[in-house]
Amino acid sequence: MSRRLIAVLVAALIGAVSPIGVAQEVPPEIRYDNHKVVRTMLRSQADVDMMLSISHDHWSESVGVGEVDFRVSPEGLATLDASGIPYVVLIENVQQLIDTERQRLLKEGAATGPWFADFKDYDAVNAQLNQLVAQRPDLATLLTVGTSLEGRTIQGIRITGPGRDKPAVFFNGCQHAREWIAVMVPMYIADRLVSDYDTDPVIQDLVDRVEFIIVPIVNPDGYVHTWGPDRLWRKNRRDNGDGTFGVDLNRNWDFGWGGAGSSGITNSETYRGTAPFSEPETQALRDLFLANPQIVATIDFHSYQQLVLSPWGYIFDLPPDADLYDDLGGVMSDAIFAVHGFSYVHGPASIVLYQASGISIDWTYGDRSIYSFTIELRPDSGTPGFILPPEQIIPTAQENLPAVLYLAEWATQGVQFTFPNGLPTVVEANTPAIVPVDITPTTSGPLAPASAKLFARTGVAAPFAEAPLSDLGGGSYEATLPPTSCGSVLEFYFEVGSVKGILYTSPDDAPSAVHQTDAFEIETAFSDDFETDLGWTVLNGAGLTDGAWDRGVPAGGGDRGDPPTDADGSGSCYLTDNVDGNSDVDGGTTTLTSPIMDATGDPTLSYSRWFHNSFGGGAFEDTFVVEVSDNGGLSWIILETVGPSGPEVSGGWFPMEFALADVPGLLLSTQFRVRFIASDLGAGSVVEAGVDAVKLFRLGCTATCPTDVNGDGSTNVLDLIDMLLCFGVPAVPGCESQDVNGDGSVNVLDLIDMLLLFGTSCP
Ligand code: 0X9
Ligand code: ZN
Repeated sequence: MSRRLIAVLVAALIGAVSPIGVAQEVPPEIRYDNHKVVRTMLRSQADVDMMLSISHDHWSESVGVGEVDFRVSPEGLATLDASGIPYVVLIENVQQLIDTERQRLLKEGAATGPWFADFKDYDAVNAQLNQLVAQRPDLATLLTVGTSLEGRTIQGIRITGPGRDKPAVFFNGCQHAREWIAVMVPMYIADRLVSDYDTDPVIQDLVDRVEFIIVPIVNPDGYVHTWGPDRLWRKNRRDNGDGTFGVDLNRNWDFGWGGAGSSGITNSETYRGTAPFSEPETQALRDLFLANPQIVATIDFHSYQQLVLSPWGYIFDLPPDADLYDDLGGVMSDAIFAVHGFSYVHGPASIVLYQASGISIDWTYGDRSIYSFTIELRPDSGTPGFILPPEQIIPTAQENLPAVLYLAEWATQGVQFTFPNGLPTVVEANTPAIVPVDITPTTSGPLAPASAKLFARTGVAAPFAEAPLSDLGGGSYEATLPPTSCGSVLEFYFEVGSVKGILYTSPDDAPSAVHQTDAFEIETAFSDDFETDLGWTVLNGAGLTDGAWDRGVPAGGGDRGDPPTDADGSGSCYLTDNVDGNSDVDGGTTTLTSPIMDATGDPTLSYSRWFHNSFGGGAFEDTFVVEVSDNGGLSWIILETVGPSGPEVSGGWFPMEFALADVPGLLLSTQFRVRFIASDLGAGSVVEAGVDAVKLFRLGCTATCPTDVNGDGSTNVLDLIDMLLCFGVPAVPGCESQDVNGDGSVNVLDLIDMLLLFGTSCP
């Protein structure tokens, strides 16, 4: 480790000399001997109040009734014991963790080994930024963001390929000093962007197109303080003039400043300061955003608890872009999960975590219209909290990289097309199909709504026919896919122009790439939007105390993990205990079983499901199971199991589709049933489930005219051209319908079929 650190530690231990030579007294070392981190079970508001009087350092993010982790001093522990509040000890002796970490960092080798093998102090971080610039001066330049209260440089790095006037993304760490992993993750991102530029085409493309601005330590004074006298320091080092130090930088921003979840008391860990932007560190960041209006997205890294948080923090209301944030956050948390299987829950900060006012992402989003996230990194709990083992630095950084790259890619694409109902893979033959399309400008500037169009065709030779999208206002549109003959493939894409006249499409590279859907006659064997009772039954397991399946219009408002609305827009769905407030499954199993359906033929089962088990203690312990039966319910086969951890366990309606012929062991019988099983087993937790839009249907074409491959009503020269273009290439998308005899390739047999019927019209 650096001689600087040794000096700081020695200075701290003797409690005398200043670490950086500025006229600042080093406070004596703060020790946490025999302080424990305990997980308390707070049963009432009185318990919450009691606990807050015992300790003001809660280590789990949200404080309320339920399980909350606190650091408690030995005296605090005595009070806790006397209070009768149940608890378990997570960390026996906080100081021991700190000492072990210090001894490790003092060892020669911590500083000389691979850079990401262990945590790095302020000087080592700045040296590494310089090193990255030296490595690739063509890509990276240093950026001095400002100066901290104690006179330290807030150092950043700008990374981008050749060219200018690009959209930018901004990532920072360490508003909170003790959250060391939040320094290493932005450093790792910078390192990958620079070091992998030549070898990773995805990174090269992005770095060429986007400017990355990365500031790993926005609170240098606090950070240095945690490497010196107080490992658990959180705020900056403002002398509040009353014997207390520090302003919480993440309560000092001017959007909702002064509101709930911030404190006016100077020694509070969430002290907001005397005024918005009262601190030089937040001023410097504000000025950076003002000077760089090309910034379109940002992530503020913190630790810990593994969360992907979006605005708002200061109020419980949902922001204007709530749906967008939900989609984005979902993709980011899935991208994180895909790397090492670690779950990061996503959602609005105030709802998932707690209300906090004056936070950076509320200002960057609310004041600057920048897509903004807070990511809380590893670990997921108070063991070991802020003192993460160094072996976790690289995996934590690795899993966050794809989420970061995704956000950068998404936010800088110009225009975002999103499809609230998804894009259909099958449409009803000969019937127009409505597709909702949301179009959001990101870097394009304002759009010209009248320029939003659908282009569609059947067959690969026909020109695309264009039709305007109907403008519903607020960036929402509807496309009407044209009627398509049974068995044909419809190819389509969307286009919109900015007021500057630049055209954007979905897919990006249309028309060489297109969206596709098959047209079939859809024979519905069963369809239930749960507006009426079609004969479902609810059976509860022994021990279930609350949360049985209920049918109705969701009453809870979605604030406790329950669905705020149904999935298909009809109004009602099935959900676990449809009441406002505490409505989750408790203590057992509740099973919702369908009436008997006819599943003969080759049917598809579809439904939308909702599952949430990521709140509370005992989170990620329970599953949502869907089973099917071919004998009226005598025996069951598991169709899918959602959870206990992984994606799709933090709410959200997910439309599912299963071809029943592909379900191992299931006979396609007239005695088909499906059932949905939600349970809360083991430790108590918040389990919410929902089901909607259950359908069983078969696809086919009764009156077919297979040689009219483009579906224009007759077998003519256009069909012939289509077929010749597809000759011999059955797998090419768009060529499926040219295989008129269905033998798997477009060949001379298909041509003969066509010539025999040439010139005839189709009904
Ligand atoms: O409280 C904070 O500033 C952040 N959590 S931390 O434990 N790292 O300090 C969370 C900020 C996110 N916003 C809200 N929860 N409202
Ligand atoms: Zn933090």
